Amino acid sequence: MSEIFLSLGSNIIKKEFWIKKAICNLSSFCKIDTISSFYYTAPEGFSNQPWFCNIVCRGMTQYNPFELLLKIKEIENTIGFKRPFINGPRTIDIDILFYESLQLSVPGLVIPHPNLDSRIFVLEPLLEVAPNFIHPTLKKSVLEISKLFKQSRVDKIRVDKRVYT
Ligand code: PH2
Ligand code: MG
Ligand code: MG
Repeated sequence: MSEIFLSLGSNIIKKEFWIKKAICNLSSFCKIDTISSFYYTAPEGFSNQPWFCNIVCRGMTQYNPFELLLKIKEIENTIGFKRPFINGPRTIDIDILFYESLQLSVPGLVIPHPNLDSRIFVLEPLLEVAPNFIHPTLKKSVLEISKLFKQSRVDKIRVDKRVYT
């Protein structure tokens, strides 16, 4: 079994519902044991769209990274219609943040997630779930990465938080 951390996001009406549905679907093949609070975050990238609801969860899986990605794509396709354009609104987006301490970079799959250290909507829930996890490439804990990020971007951080129920 391998330890994985996933980031989930939705910004289409019933955001929490889509996220819970995705967690349910993920649970059918992977043991999800920790789920962060819901984080309500300003859209990054394309800003003229609704705020997102984001969470991070930890789980254990028997799948290798490629099988896991395939299962994730299946869930995304089952739950949501395709996003209209890159970084645009989406029913559900599921990204692999970490897979054990693996470093992998092939077309279509980069682990750890390449933008993880510069996205508050990932860092904040990840900090709740795994503050001491060491980023295998940056060789820093999530807590350290998050502190560095906050020092550099204090003005832009807008996040609300609510307990996952
Ligand atoms: N996902 C993106 C682009 N921008 N912004 C927020 N707040 N949350 C997201 O999940 C998100 C985003 C592309 O995957
Ligand atoms: Mg994404
Ligand atoms: Mg994605």
